[in-house]
Amino acid sequence: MLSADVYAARRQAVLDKMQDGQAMLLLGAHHHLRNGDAEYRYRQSSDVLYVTGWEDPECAVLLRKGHKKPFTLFVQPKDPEREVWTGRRAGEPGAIADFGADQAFPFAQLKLQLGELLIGTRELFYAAGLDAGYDTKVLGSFAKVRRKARDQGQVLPDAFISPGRILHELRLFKSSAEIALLRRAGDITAQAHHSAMAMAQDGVFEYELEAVVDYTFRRHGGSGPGYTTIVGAGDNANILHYIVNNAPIRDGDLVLIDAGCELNNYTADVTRTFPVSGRFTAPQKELYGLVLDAQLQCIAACSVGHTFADVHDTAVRVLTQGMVALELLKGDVDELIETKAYKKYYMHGTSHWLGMDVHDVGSYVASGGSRPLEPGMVLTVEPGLYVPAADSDAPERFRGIGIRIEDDILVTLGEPDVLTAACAKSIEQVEAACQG
Ligand SMILES: [Mn+2]
Repeated sequence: MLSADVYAARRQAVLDKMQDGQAMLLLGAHHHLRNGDAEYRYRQSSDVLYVTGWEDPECAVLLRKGHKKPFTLFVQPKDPEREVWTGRRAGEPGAIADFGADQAFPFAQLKLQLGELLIGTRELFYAAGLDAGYDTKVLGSFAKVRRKARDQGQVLPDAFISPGRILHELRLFKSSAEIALLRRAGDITAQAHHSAMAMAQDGVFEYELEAVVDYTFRRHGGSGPGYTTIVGAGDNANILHYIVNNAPIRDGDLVLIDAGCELNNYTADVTRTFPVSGRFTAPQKELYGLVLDAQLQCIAACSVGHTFADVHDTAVRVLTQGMVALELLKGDVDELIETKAYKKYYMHGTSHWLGMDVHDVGSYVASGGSRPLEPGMVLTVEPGLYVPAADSDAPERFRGIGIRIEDDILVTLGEPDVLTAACAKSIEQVEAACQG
């Protein structure tokens, strides 16, 4: 949790963007069952965390513009008997004393209280249609007070607006405290990748590398991976969302690891590809060098004066030129780009916003086109090339090689700031890290 005044300032920023007669309602994330009655570890929704820091389940946040009690929290009440089983709760007193709420209610009273609190509100920022259970509670709360509101000559909300219009624009631009967290998450992530590189050798299983990565995250105070760790050896690197991580790694193969540490609810997102033997073979070097060249040129494009799409276009052009030179593709570069022929070996996007969510919020378009990059935005740059073992069109020496290189970039007024720069990336650095 950040300091209480950070959350107060964020709530004020949200309220400043609202008009009189508007309110915002955010519902917490649900618990999810893994199997039977065993639960996954709980993670609060990033929107709720952003404006409150409230980590516990069964939570709702109500922000009312121009109201004398602008900030209401619905939370799990204090319950000594339940707390023995599931842990300490701040309850309503903690919501007020430690989280800055003007008033707090038990979450179970949401349907009962919400309508009352929204009498006089014209428009509600609420993500309607995402959760039928929550929709029923919200609409049901209106039904309870419709007559009362009418008798008072007052309105109830008759329009829902996505909270993201305000909240996700704010979340897109990172403060110095957020940047410090992302940089620290990047440093821990670099150590985790280095540990895996040092551990890799013939016969070690992919899940052993996953374990050392996740251990390193936890050991340095992270809550764990911010998304499921990918460890793909050899041809498995060509499966983009490979998470079974259950194969032995073999001398001569490359290993692709896509893993990022989550720290205080902010996550890094880093991919490195390295040789099990500690030395790249000549064909591995050819492809790695091309992806690295593309990645460095893309990073250079993460600056004011470029759009989000410029970064991807840079990757596509550099990779396509390289693929023609290496005879992975045949033909005219412009035509191969025009017809998207490059997608045979480079089929995904190059970037996404990064922050509390690994694929963070914020619009990618502005006034009909791709969004211009601005200082404070953080995005990934992750070009790759994937040549499946079974691809008989590809030159034989490249078959079974999958490579991605990914870093997290802060856009500044000057040079792009690589938040994950501590992680080995050049051929020399990676080979040295593999030696341990
Ligand atoms: Mn990514």
